Amino acid sequence: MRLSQYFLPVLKETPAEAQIASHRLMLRAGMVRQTSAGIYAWLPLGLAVLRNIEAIVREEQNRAGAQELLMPTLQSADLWRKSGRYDSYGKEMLRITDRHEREMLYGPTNEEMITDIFAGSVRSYRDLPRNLYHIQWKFRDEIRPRFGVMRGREFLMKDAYSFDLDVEGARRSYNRMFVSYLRTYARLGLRAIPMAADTGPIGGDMSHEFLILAETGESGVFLHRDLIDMAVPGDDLNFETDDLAAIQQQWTGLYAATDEKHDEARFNAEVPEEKRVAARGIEVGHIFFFGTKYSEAMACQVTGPDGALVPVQMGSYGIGVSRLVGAIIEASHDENGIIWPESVAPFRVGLINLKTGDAETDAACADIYQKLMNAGVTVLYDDTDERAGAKFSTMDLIGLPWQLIVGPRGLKNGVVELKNRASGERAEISAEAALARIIG
Ligand code: 5CA
Repeated sequence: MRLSQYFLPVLKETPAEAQIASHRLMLRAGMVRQTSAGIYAWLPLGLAVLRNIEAIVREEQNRAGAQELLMPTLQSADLWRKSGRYDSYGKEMLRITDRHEREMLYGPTNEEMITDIFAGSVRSYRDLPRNLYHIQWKFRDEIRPRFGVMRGREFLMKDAYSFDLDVEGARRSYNRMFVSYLRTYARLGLRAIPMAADTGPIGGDMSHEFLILAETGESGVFLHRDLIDMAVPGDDLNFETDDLAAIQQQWTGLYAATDEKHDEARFNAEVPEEKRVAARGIEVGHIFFFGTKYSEAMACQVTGPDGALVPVQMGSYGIGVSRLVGAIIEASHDENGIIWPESVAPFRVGLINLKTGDAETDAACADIYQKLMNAGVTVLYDDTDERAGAKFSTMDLIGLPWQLIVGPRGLKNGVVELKNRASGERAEISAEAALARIIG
């Protein structure tokens, strides 16, 4: 993409309404614009990151055996009356009436809808287990939307729902999601720590929140320091044969709790003083095992091996996809701007032409640009006639992993400059060598 043609409305000034770094940087880097309180339009740069996060979440869900479907955002109130949540959900639910005076709502989550779909389609224990997920916009009329996309009213969530014949099977499904979450966050460049959590309006008797540590996090967290460096299962993980329960136990064996669940006496007794960490965290995922709470209310039952009808055991598993964009920035930025992990970067390379209009520099840049694209590397080419200083600050602000800087002086000596945004390391090398480093 040529920057001269790209829709990238960067802001020079720091927006007054933004209180935390990620919100400021997302506005300044032209990633999002607020259209109403807690509701955002995703501009091209922001959308590219959102899609990259989605792709990693999707790959790891599929790998763990979950299957993607897509449910609508609008739901019928009657569905929610069956579970009893239409009344209990309160003001966070956006209620809508259609032209026939039918009561509808903009889904804040999908337990009712998926349970209803499943109940209408499955009769036998032979159709279990299943895990179905979608990546869809949700609406919660948060009383205090804030911190940009971190606590929005409209936000993108991955929500998965598991269906099992018995509690033992449901725990296996829970562990699959638990372990796949560890991998998902690691691939996003984050260290997310599972913590004992309250179940809130979703309900159930087992639940973990996944939090990343950040000063601007909304939750207080207390944890054993060793969790911060604990090894995450690698690419060779086998969801069918590996002992997922053992991995889950390894991660839940050390103390970690959010302030809602924190027990100071237990913390002090279980964690040696030098290993105690009290910090703040951002919740980037939440998983629940709630047994038959929805299946009983909504007649989601199957015939078991002995011929008797049994309600299905269920769990649900959420990841805050749009919140992750902000969370990754909170975890990875400096005073100059965002530092994208390679896995989610909107472009891998920013190519800077230091003297647009100079025939030799233009030709060298055009050649590099074409070679990168031919190699399948995403590149944003700054071919504008801004001054060099402004070009450098924009590139630092938008945080692409590599900057390739090309100017007449370097070209005379047969070199370009390659800068790594994360390490700040710079190298003056030939264009060929730079391309080889980037393309790998
Ligand atoms: N049905 C369950 C799991 S599928 C559920 O809704 N869980 S949740 O309420 O914990 O939400 C899942 C994730 O969505 C949270 O961990 C959080 O990362 C994200 N999330 C929740 N509320 C918001 C919000 N207002 N803005 C942005 N992200 C949010």
